Amino acid sequence: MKLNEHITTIEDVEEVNARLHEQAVQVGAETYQDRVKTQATHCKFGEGGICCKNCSMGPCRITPKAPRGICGADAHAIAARNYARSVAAGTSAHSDHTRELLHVLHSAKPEGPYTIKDEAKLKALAAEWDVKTEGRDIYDVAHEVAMVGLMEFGKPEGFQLFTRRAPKERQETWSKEGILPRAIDREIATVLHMTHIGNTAMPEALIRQGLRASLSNGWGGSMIGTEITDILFGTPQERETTGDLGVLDGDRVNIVVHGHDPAMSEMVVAVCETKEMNDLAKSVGAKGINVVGCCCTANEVAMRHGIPMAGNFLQQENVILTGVIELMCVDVQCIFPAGATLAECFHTKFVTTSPIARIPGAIHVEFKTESALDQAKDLVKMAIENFKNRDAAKVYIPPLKQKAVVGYPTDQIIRRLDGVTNSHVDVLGSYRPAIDAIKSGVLRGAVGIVGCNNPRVRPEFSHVEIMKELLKNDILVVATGCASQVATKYGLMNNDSKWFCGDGLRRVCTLVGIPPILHMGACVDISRILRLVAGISEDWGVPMPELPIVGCAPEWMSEKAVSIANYVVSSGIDVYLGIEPQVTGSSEMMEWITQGTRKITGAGFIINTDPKELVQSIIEGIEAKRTALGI
Ligand code: BF8
Repeated sequence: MKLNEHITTIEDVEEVNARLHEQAVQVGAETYQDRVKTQATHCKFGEGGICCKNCSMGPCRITPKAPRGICGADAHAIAARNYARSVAAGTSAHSDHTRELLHVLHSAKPEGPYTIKDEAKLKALAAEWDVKTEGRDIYDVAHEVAMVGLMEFGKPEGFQLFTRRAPKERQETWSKEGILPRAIDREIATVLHMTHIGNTAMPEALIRQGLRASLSNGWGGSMIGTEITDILFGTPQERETTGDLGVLDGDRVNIVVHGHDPAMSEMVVAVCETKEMNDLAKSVGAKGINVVGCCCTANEVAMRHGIPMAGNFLQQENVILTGVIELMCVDVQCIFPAGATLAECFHTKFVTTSPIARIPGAIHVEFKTESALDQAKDLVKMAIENFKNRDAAKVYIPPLKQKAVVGYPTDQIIRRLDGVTNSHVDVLGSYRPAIDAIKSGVLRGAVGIVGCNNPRVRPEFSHVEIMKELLKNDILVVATGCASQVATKYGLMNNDSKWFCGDGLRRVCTLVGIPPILHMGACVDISRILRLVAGISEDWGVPMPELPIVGCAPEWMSEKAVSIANYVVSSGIDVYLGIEPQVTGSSEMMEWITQGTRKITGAGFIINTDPKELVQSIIEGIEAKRTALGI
């Protein structure tokens, strides 16, 4: 294999994984591949969601001979409770990330370290939230906006402000069904209260509260997070970058920013780009500093700065195994605790920066808003000083690297799609061109492919199979999270990848100069996808559940993904899953998540662990919606 000799295949990636695993064996380390083997026999009760450990009378496990726990809860109650708790945990993770960012916004000041980068977006949000802007210092406005945002977590009355951004039909549905989300913390607490021993045993009630809690994430915590991140660090713009392990540089000091919260990574990136630090790196014999991203942080820094994306969730250990990482600094979520132990087998410094993610063996440097820039400088200096400790005998940088075009927030996509049709040049900036392309059949529809990679299946295989098949069938794909990085790794997220497309989609991509898979950001930015679909729904006058637009999470694994899938379904968008949710031990719950929610929100899950069958069902689902619309 040579760099960029061809489009990366799954076999290339697996060959590299095997080579890096050999490296792990040689240094006496273990990786997730080893642990997958020791965990090969999954607990059937856990898998089916029918183990209850919500009180100390148990744990109670449901079998044909023991159909009820000690309190009398049956399989359906237990599976529903466990499932609702996953939604609550996922909602808390996304939303708490946002809470931190709101505190950062509240601390923002002209002299930094955190400043306002997108004043226009701040003013627009202020207007939306009834915060006065006229004649006021922009930082006063920012602080008041931050307080309004923080109140969304605990306000005693009212509903999530951003639900007003949804089409009227959605708002009425949520209101009628009693799932319009209140304060974020309240929805999470309500799930925990309902699932405490002695409370709700009725799956329907738990499903409904799960939908409600998830909405406080999608149209609350996550959407606020996206807005505040754009205000603080700039709204992403289309830009080129690269991805996969080949972005690491044997001649430079390699620093990995990993996690989700841009408050840390933005500071590290800013410091890495200074002449002072690059000169310092040169003084120790390096050619400079190479800062790269991992997991959703990679998406954040790629779309704002063009920083290369070294890897997604299952690549985080591989990044360290290359032996060229001087520093991996992490903040929150999706961080293997194994990383700290693995780093000890190399010269790599593994640094945690948040009290939310403390890991044994890691160096802990708790980031504070006031001192963040100085702390970032200290970390970068630590990496530079560590360069001399690199062991050449342990270095292996895989020859895999692909180009990517990233950074398509909703408005950027619309601006670009304006170029597709000539019939609406008078309404540039509206959703009409996208709608026309779908109506005319040039595009058959669109799919948001999101989520993780997962060793329960052949990692990334289903992502790639599904993406390629959709493109071939003229279905536009938007991607976030680790799915974006899969698209990048396999060369599907650049302008050359239009050759994978059917005629219609290729025409659109060629005309407007976009890749057929559009990078919309981190998982928290699925809120951008919601706004895109909501905008299309309103301009077209077609309710969200009737649009030929669906979501897909081929290899999801996290509780955040459970919350996301629920708010997407709540938004009336079908979600196709390649991994079964852990409720299979309850026939009632399986019925609720695939069919029951349709009566509440107009959408549900379609589950199939075979990627070829899953993608065919996506295409059929989109075509069925087109037929129902008469297009
Ligand atoms: O929030 S896709 S593995 S990194 S959970 Fe995590 Fe899954 Fe990746 Fe980002 Ni999202």
